[in-house]
Amino acid sequence: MTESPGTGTSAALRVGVIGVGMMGADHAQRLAGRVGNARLAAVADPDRDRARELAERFTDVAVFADPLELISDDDVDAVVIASPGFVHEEQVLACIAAGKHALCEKPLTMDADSSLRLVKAERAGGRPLVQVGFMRRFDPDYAAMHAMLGSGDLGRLLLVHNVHRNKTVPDTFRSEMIVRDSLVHEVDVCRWLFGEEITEITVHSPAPTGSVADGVVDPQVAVFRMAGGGMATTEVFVTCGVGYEVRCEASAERGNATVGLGSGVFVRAANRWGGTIADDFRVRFATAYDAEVQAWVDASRRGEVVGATTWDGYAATAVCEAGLRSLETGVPFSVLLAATDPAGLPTATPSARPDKSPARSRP
Ligand code: ISE
Repeated sequence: MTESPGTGTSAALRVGVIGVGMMGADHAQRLAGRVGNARLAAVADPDRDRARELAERFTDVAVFADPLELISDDDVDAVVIASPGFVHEEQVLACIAAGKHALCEKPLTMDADSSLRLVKAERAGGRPLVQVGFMRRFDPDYAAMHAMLGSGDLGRLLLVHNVHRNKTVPDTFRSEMIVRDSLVHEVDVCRWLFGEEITEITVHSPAPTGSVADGVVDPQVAVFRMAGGGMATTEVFVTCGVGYEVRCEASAERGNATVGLGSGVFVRAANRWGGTIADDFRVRFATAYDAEVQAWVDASRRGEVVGATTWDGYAATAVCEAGLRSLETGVPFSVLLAATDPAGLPTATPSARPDKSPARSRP
C-alpha cells in the first residue's frame, strides 16, 4: 500500500500478525482467506521456526523473529497482536510510536498501571489507533442483545448472569489466569451492556473440581457491582469437560434476554437427542472473530477505531486486578479508575468513579 491507512486509498491493508500460537494462527488464517481489503503480509514470533511454518501455509508472507522489527517494517501497515499479555505493553507502544493501527488481543496488559500508560500514550499521539480484542461485542447474538437493551424497550437493565465454561485448558492454567484471561471477557460484556463502569468485584472460591492441580481455584464465581447500582454474576469453569459454553442473561425492568442457549441443527440420532456444543472459543466465536477483524481492517483504512478502546482495555484490566486481590483474600475490592483526561480522546464509557489517583483497588 503506497498511501497510509485513513487516506482513502483502495489498496489492501498489509497486516502483520505477532504471535503464532492458537489465536495468532487463527487470525492469520482469517486475514489470508476470509477478510476483505486486507492481506496477510508478515508474521513474527520469537520462535522463528514456528513463525516460518505458519508463513509457509500462505504465499508471500515475511517472517520475523523480533516483533518490533515487524512493527517498524515499511511493508506492514497495521498489526494484530496475539502474543502473551506480558509483552503487549511494549508492542502496543511500538505500534503507537510508528503510527500504525493495532488489534491487541485481551488482556490489554497484565496490570492497570501499564494499561493506563497505553491510554495516555495513545492520547498523547493525538489519534485513536488501538482496538482491544473483546470479540463478544461482534457476536451477532451479543450485538442484538446490546441493541435491544440500548433501545430501552425492556426498561432499565438491572442484573446480568454469565456462564463461561471451557471444556479444558492447558495444564499450566492457574487461578489468576481464570480471572485475567477468561473472566475479563465478562468484565467487558457487563461494562458494555450496562454502559457503566464496575465499581466493586468479589471473586468467590467454591469447592474446586477434582480435575485441576492442587491449589487451583476452578470454578470461580465473580460478583460485580455496577456504578448505577446494578449487579452481575459470572460462573467461570475452565475445566468443565463438556464443551465451550458461554451464556449471558440480562434481566431488565420489563423483560429479559438470553444469549448462548444454543443454535444450529437439532438432531435425533444414535441415542442422542439435541444439538452440539463447540469444543473451543475459536469455533463458538468464529463469526464474531471474522466480524471483529473485518471491522478493524475497515476502520483502520478509514483511520478510525471501532469496538473496545484502550480505555475499555484499561478498565477491564483494573477490574481484574481488583478481582485477583479478591480471589486471594475472599473479600470485595473497589475498583477506582483514573480520571479521564478532558483534553484527551473521547472514551467509549465514562469513568464511573473518577479519582485523581491512578488505577488502584482497595478492600
Ligand atoms: C482464552 O484465552 C480466551 O480468550 C477464551 O475466549 C476464553 O474462553 C478462555 O477461557 C481463555 O483461556
